[in-house]
Amino acid sequence: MTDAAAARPAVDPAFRADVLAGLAAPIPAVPARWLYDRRGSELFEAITRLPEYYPTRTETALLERHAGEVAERTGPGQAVVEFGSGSSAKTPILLRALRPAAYVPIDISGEFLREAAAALQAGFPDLAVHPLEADFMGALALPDAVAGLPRLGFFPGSTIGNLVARTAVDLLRAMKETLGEGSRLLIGMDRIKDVEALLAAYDDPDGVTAAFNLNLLRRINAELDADIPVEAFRHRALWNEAMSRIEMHLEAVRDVAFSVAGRRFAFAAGATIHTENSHKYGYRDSRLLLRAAGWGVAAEWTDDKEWFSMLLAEAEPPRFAP
Ligand code: AVI
Repeated sequence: MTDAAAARPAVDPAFRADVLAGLAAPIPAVPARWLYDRRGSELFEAITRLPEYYPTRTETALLERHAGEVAERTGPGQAVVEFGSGSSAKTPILLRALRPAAYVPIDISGEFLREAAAALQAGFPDLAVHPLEADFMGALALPDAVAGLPRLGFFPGSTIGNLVARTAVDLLRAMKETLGEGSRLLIGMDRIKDVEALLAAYDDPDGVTAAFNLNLLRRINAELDADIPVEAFRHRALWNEAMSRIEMHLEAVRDVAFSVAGRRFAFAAGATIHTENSHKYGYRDSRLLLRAAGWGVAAEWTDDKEWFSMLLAEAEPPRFAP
């Protein structure tokens, strides 16, 4: 093995398949989850600290202000089940207010999950923490240790917005199945707002979001034996009014040709690779989305500008007509 090959990370066949199929598609696109390698995750953390990127600080403030009300509505002794165990500051705010009986962080990345769970356990030595390494896009069996406890799902960050409606409903339905009857879900959703504020949040003047988006090309080069000239692409963020979403694209600034894993691709100047959607929801939109998956909204908290919402949903019992 050459030194270069030894230094190259092992190829993830799913990444390879998604990139090859996505670049060859009639509307070229690569699923957003591939933005998050180590460097991508670091850049996303940097995005959350940008003055233009309002969601993280707005949601954190909402939690600080209203976690007590969430606790009043849910009662003590909950099992808090977090989908995508965050390394963020938000979880401790909720746990401090709620004083749950158990905390179940779920993440597909075992390494990240164990690190996050250990850090949290250190701050809450008396809390029973039961990490679950799994893909939460499907229904899951929760650890036996939380059987019989009332459940509160926690899905902050407006991550639901990164899914198209059909997939978002599938996920919310799977969460309902995982959490079970009588459960609740505390979920962060980003609101529709003026386009200028949205574009600034997704195309910041410091170029952090641009670096986050362009990192996908570097990752493809590093992991998939590719030779994409990264400087031949630029970050584009645009508001798609009909779909009520911000879209991130990588746009070719000149005609460009390259190979990925032995396949040739050509992009004309102006052609784009679609890399992410971030859907924004109005007052009724969020309710419709949740209701489509069997969740009713019990409470919603928003900031003064109504830029971000935290919703407490309740699993609706199955019902007959109408
Ligand atoms: C993770 N997710 C909720 C972020 C968002 O706002 O859609 C990802 C992001 N992409 C660019 N900036 C932030």
